[in-house]
Amino acid sequence: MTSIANIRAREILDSRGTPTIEAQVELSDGSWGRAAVPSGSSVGAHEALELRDGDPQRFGGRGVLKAIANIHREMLPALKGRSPFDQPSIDRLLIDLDATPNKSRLGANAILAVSLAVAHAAAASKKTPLYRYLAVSDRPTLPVPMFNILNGGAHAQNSIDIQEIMVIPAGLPTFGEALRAGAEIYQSLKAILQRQGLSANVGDEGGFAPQLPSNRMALELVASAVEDAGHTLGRDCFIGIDAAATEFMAGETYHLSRDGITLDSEGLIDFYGGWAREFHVLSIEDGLGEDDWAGWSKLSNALSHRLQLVGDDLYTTNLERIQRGIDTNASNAVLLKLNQVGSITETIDAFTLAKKAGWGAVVSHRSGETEDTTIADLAVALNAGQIKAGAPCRSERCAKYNRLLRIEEELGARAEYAGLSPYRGLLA
Ligand code: 2PG
Ligand code: MG
Repeated sequence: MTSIANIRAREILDSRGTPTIEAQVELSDGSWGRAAVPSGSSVGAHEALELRDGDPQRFGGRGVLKAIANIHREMLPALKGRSPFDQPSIDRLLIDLDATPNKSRLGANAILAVSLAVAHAAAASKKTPLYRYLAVSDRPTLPVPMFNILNGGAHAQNSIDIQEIMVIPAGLPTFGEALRAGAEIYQSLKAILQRQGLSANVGDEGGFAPQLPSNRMALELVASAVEDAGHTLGRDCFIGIDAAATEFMAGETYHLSRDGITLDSEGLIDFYGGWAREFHVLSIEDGLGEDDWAGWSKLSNALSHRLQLVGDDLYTTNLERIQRGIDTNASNAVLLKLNQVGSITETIDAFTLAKKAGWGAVVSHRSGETEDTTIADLAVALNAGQIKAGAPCRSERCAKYNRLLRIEEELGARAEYAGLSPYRGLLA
């Protein structure tokens, strides 16, 4: 019987030059799998804990040697000799070993690194790609990419308040064509910015981060970039927003510093409604703060018939919080981030719960990423229909999109692109 023989974990650097964990799981049959964990900067208060050393002598306290020692000293002895093929029991064992509600003893980063590397090793042992190993159906679907081409908020200093303005090429016929559209629009946005004398430097997720006089102007620029690239907004491409609104909350209100205005939840909801009508916005993530449950229900009542409303910091990929969102009709979609919850099984469980409620789901990267492409396979395996992995720029972002191109090629005639299907009810 094939079993887990060894785990090697190491400290590597992520796309921001910050340490993170890479784990390598080796099996008794000689196969192995490797995975690296991402790291966020607009971190939700309800996320599982990312364990950092806190030693000011190394990486300003951001080292991950303690988490790595936890892998070698505690997780390896617990997993050695076990079958790698039962992912739920591997993850359950790690969760029980940690024995805290937010994975703060061993570190969610340590647990996730091992959880993912076990899945990769198991797939390698079966000589099957990860998307097929984890597949929930035999008709895998290529997700719609949501390209964050204009970065603001915590991902770009001095840019707009809204964290992400995304282009969603859902009306294109294939994933490959959608990627091409995203790249063309990205380049036309760069040309527009340069023509207007605005900075074309990029933020953490590869999108441009110009200093703009208002949030609205960001939407105007992205809308022009779509048209300049020869695509039609509202038909081929739509706009998505991640407001990451917790970041600009001031007490009970929301302060948009670029616009010089402070709004309550209702005021901000009206603002979004106006943008949606004018700019073919199809999806708004974290439109309100992570604990503004009452506001979220109002947002949902007002806009869920025509907008995908995605909870990220609101849910932190956490089952109890998603259940509360279902019970209170807080949104109609969930963002799935592996490291918010800390294991592959819990992420799949979160997805299953959201799907049962009829919600949409977006598999997501973090602002701090590595060359790891697990999320591309996961999006296909789950038939999630949507993936968010940043701009079509910077290798840690493109790695995910390029992985999807390879999967599309491998599936050949069986490759299906989710296209408009995740938004069907909204476009009717
Ligand atoms: C988000 C993410 C990824 P971060 O808010 O959705 O885009 O950002 O990883 O910084 O939380
Ligand atoms: Mg977000």
